[in-house]
Amino acid sequence: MQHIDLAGAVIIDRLFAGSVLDALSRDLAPYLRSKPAGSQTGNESQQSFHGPRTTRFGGLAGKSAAFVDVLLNPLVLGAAEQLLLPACGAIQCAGTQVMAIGPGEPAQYLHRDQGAWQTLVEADFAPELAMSAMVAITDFTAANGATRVSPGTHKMARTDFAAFDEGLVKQAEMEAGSVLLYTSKVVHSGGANQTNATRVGMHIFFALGWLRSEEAHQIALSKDDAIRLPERARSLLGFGAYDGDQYGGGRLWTVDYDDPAALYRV
Ligand SMILES: O=C(O)CCC(=O)C(=O)O
Repeated sequence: MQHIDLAGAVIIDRLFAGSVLDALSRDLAPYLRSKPAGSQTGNESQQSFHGPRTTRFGGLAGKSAAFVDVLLNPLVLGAAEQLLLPACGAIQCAGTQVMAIGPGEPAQYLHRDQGAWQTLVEADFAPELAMSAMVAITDFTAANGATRVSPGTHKMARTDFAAFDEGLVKQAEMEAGSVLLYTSKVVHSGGANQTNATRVGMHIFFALGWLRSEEAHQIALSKDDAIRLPERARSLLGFGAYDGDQYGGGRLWTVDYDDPAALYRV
């Protein structure tokens, strides 16, 4: 947490090395083979953000049991809670995404993840809205597109364009199984892949529980998928009400003004 506070990011070396990493690689491989690179949206700005040679897919809690172990890892989850709980009653997992940068992909443009939400919550006085955990499924190297991070920029004002100076950027080189944690205010992007092999990262996006989630888990996962999950994973993925009571907020995402979490318990 000290590193996150100072730099806006930290690498945990080889947290998921061994059998978890093997299982993740095995579970994700068929989707990596079948999903085409690039965005199919037709929207130019989304296509550029996505990257024409980058393959992305979500719904990971329905695709990989090992993903659920990573989601519930106490170190990663603990860091997300310490960062975000001061501004919400419960955190959520707002997105699950494989980010596989293919050979020849140029660097993604530098950005802040908090830009996913609107100006009011993007304001400089706003708390951190989210924390990303990027798990290296392959080694991340400077040449194959390791995530670029500009340390310290999480404390810069939104109008301070120095935050987006390419010269301040460092690359999160790490061995497979390691995890890069970074905050929603730190300036970062995917790196350029100048090798012949794909750089595979698995991204988990934790956010304040009262924000609208980036990924529509309730559509991506079937009811059976959700029922099979551990209760804590289901709750992180939004299959239940958000209770903002401790933070002075209300109860959100109800069915008949009650908590729909009960509908998924067997
Ligand atoms: O792939 C990466 O290393 C980071 C990509 C990223 O920041 C994003 O797509 O939001």
